[in-house]
Amino acid sequence: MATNKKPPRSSREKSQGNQSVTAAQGPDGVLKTNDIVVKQASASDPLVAAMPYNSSKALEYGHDNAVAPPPGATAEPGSGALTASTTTEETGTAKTGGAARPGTNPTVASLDRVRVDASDQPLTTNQGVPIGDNQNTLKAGLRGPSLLEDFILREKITHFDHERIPERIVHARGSGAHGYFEAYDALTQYTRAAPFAEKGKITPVFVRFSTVAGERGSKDTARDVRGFAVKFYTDEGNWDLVGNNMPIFFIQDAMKFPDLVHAVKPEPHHGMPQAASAHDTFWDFVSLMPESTHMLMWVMSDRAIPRSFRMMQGFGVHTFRMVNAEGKSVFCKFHWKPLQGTHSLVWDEAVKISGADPDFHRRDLWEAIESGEFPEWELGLQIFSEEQAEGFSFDVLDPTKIVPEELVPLLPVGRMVLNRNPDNFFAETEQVAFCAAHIIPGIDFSNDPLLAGRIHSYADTQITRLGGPNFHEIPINSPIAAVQNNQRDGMHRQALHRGRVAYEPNSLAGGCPFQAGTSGFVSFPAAIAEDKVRGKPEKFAEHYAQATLFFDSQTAVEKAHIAAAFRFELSKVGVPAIRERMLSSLVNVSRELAAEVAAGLGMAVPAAMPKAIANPQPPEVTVSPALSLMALPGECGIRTRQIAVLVADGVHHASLVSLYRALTDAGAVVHFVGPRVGMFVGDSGEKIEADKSMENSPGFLFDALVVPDGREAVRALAGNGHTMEFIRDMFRHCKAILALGAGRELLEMAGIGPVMDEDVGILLADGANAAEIAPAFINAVAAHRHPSRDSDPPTK
Ligand code: HDE
Repeated sequence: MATNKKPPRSSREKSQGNQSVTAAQGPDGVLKTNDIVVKQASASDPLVAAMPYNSSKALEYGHDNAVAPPPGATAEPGSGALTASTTTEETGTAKTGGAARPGTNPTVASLDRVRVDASDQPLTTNQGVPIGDNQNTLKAGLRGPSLLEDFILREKITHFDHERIPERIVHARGSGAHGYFEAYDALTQYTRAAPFAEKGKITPVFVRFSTVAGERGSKDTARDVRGFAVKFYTDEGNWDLVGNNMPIFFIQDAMKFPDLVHAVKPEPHHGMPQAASAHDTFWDFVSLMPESTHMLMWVMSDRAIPRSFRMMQGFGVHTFRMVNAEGKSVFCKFHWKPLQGTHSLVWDEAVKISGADPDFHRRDLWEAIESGEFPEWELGLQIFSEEQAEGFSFDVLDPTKIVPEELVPLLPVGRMVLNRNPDNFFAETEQVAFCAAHIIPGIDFSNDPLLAGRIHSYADTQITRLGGPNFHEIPINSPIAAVQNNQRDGMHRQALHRGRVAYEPNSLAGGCPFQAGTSGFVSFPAAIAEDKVRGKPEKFAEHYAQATLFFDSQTAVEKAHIAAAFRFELSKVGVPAIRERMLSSLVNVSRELAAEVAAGLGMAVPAAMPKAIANPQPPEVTVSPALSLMALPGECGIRTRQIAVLVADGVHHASLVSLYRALTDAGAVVHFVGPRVGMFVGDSGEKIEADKSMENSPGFLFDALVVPDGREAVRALAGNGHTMEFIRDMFRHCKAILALGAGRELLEMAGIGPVMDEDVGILLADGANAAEIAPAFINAVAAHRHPSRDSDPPTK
């Protein structure tokens, strides 16, 4: 506790005395200065002498030492005082505390150390001064000028002026959550990576999902790739698996990344369009880069408009290495599979949602976690040897290629659960800094040339975004593993490094912190014997086989959506020659697709674009069912699905009660949606509260619809301008609809009458039979969509 009493002298102060220059005879009979600084230096002598030369030096050379580096030489200081910065380190106050606990760095570890709670506390300045008045500027007289001395106002406004930091150049818009990874089994056969060390091992994670092209305030439901970045806080340091929801990328070499991003971002002259690839510069670039074609197939598929972050796969994209304790390495690809299944929006729905709720995905993730519906993914690995990889028709270092699951099946190795929302969006989700270079012992890179650029880029970009090189000390970024090194200073440094040693080798700190040797990270010694060149391997020249594989592996509905997406995007391209060029590339993927898109643009199918390679090796796999979204329907039924139940005065109350019970028992979230929010009175006088209105929550925001029974309610709903749009959108987007009793008339008025009886996604029942129809309705909702009624406009 700080006190205004004179503090007692610490034992060390007593024994060491002050810096008097008076000389005195020591116990060895030698007359010496009692200058503390001189004494301190000579006290270090035994420690320094214990390292008479750099015994590690000879072990820095040769191949054997390179692959198995020795631990650094150390000597035991004996007394902690020898390595201290100051003899006064134990003079504690409420602010300084005492000396550092040996070997610790409290800037790492759990976020508890920075979590703030103001309950029952007065408002203060940043200097901790209690603020008497938070309403008024300090003025010379009530009507007089404000005074420059108002440090309270100035601190408040100055801080506010600097609240924003630069947004990420890509992936600016995102949402994050905390959770954990649990290993199914020890994976020590393949890797010494900490999260896979033993069965049941738990590693904390923070995950950020994102769109790529849009700015920080842009909409969630843009057609785009989604980032899927996982930070594992392992006991051997942070490992970031910075992936996407698609297993490949647009380009093969980091050299082209700025070009790609400049092409897709809003065009530089007028800053349009926001969060959209449907514009000239993007299609100009990608149509000149045929290696993008495979990725374009994914981005034009429904994967680019997910229903929820919880319903997307994640992929590490590049080929990585795993390295075991014996230094043996295998190649591996990382796959996250959602327990919730893979589900998407349809385009018309995505466009409308972006207007009504630009935070659609952020809200969905937040609400699911708040309600205890913790999203979960299974981590699967594709593990293969370098020799195996050499035999593939494609190059595993080419990030525009997948390794089909038919060639190398997935090995499930663990699960990830997201079970806690951040306390503070900025401090956690915005300040989190993922980095493709953050790997740990047991994981290593392949020579993928795209990955190489990423190893550089991520730490580099944070220096601007997070204001200097110490972003690793920001609480969300700091590991829970120990951090000890000789890096010092820089903007916003928090750690108070003790002692005068900030270099290695040293003897003054007993050699510490010392290099870890083989217990630390040692790069896998991959053999290389090649010319230094700028170029690509021959196999990279094959650009279409996997684009075709992807297209041919889709269901009819998915194929139609891909064609529609190309049609939409290219229809937004103003320059006909770009459309034509892209079509000529699509001819190489699929004539069927090219013809469909061309028809949608009112164009003829052009000749195929010349290929970069004449006779590529034939692909091993030509159809892979795993590439369809339908391959993962999920295991969660209708849990977390949002169901709209229309209500108005006079609604048939009993049927809604039984339906509500059945749906909520199955885990759905039921919303009563009225012409306005607030209380309505049912047919027998009971009250029903509408938590949403058709105005504030249009139909396309929900997964399914219940149209109620009750003549008076049906009449009221029929008279409301929103009702028909509400129903038509639900119908058009192929969602399950249940109409009870007189509610059927509303479907007829909405124009659904003619197909109503054949459509398996539309259920009709009397109000009295609501409980009986509930299981069938639940099945219809669980099917996610009823694509037989897909009403995407025809292309001809
Ligand atoms: Fe990134 N990428 N990227 N990227 N990336 C960034 O890092 C970059 C690539 C991915 O939620 C930036 O902190 C280069 C592939 C995700 O914070 C930046 C290249 C994949 C996120 C950067 C790529 C990704 C980023 C921007 C090609 C999938 C968001 C802000 C050589 C495997 C992470 C930042 C988050 C973010 C560079 C290509 C995924 C500029 C140079 C391929 C999920 O450093």
